[in-house]
Formats: sequence, C-alpha cells, structure tokens
Amino acid sequence: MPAINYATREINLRVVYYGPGLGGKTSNLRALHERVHARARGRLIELMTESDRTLFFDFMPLSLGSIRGFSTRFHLYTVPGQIHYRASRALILKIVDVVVFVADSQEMRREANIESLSDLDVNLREHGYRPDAVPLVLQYNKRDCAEAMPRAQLDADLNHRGAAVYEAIATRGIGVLETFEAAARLAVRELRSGRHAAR
Ligand SMILES: Nc1nc2c(ncn2[C@@H]2O[C@H](COP(=O)(O)OP(=O)(O)OP(=O)(O)O)[C@@H](O)[C@H]2O)c(=O)[nH]1
Ligand SMILES: [Mg+2]
Repeated sequence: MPAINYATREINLRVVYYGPGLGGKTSNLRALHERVHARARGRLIELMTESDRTLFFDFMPLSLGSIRGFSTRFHLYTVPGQIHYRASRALILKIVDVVVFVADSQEMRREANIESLSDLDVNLREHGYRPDAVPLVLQYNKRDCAEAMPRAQLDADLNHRGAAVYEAIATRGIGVLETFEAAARLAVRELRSGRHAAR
C-alpha cells in the first residue's frame, strides 16, 4: 500500500525486485543508478556478502515528479535471491506496490525461476496480499547468454498472468529503464484507481 503523507505532501511507492539468486536484481539497480539524473536519485545502498551477493537488500530512492501536488518518490528494493535468505525476502515484501520479477534466461536456471515465482506467491499471501492483484512486471534478463531460453519457453513457465515482459541485459543497462518505467506506471495507475489495496 502506498505511504501517503498529507503533511509533507509526499507519496512513497515501493518497487520490489524479486527473483532467483544471481538473476540480476542488484545489476538492475546499479544500471538504473548510472542512468537516472543525479537530481532524481538518492544513494544506492547495497548490503552484500563478501562474494557480492545481496545479504539483506539493496535500496535506492528515486524522485520522479508529482501527482496532484504530491511529490512522488519510488523506493526500489531488491531481495536476496539465495535460498536460505527466505526470511529476509518475506520481510521486504511486507510493503509492496509493484513487483519486478527478474528471471534468469539461462536454461540451467529454469527450475530456479519457477521456484522463485511460487515463493513470491507464498510470501505475498503470508502478508495478506492476493498475489494476482499485486501489479507485476516480468523481466527476462541475461538475454546475451548463449544458453538463453526462447522467450516462448519463459512465457509458458512464468507468465501465467499475462504481465508485461521486458527482455534485458542488466549488466549493459539494456532494458533496465524500460522495465522500471513500466513498473512505475503500474504503481501510479493503481494509486489513481484508488484500489492500491491488493489485499
Ligand atoms: N551475462 C550477463 N550477466 C549478468 C547479467 N545480469 C547480471 N549478470 C551477472 O550475474 C551475476 C549476478 O548478478 P546480481 O545482479 O548480483 O544478481 P542478484 O539477482 O542480485 O543476486 P542475489 O543478490 O544473490 O539474489 C553477476 O556476476 C552479474 O554480473 C546479464 O544480463 N548478462
Ligand atoms: Mg542482489
């Protein structure tokens, strides 16, 4: 649910990047940080292990204009994809306005993608959300990998809801901005519709 502060006339919308370990969630935030205007973005905070894996979450605020006199700030979070950080993943999903599911296109990660998507559903339900009602954008990342699955395969595995899909190479910044913009649009549309409950 969006946090609306009437006193300061601010709306905070939370975008959570979810997906299997090493899929490219942190790479998305890094690429966005490089590409958005310095005035719009806050500091990118990465909490990681020695081996560069996300330990708890990454966080970056983005200020993008205003809606009816309220300044709109997006809070971008990534979850840690490693299996054993389940509790952290669940905690970060407690407040969410839109999910970006970053799938790893590599054939060997097929099962990991499917598992992660079902883990997302379970965690959303635990927080009282109706998973199908939470705005979702899919990103098929690592399109540059030789073992990348065809898009139709990924659609069949992951896109049962008919969500918008963006192909990406996060490490080169390809498709990253488009993915975020789609997520931001969905969050704002939800806010305007007055639904923004999804619970
Ligand atoms: N070839 C290729 N490598 C990528 C791409 N995106 C990310 N990587 C690499 O994949 C590895 C994992 O990327 P991260 O962004 O750390 O993945 P993550 O989803 O944040 O991983 P966790 O924090 O463990 O959940 C890194 O070595 C990246 O450089 C891509 O589009 N193509
Ligand atoms: Mg990460």
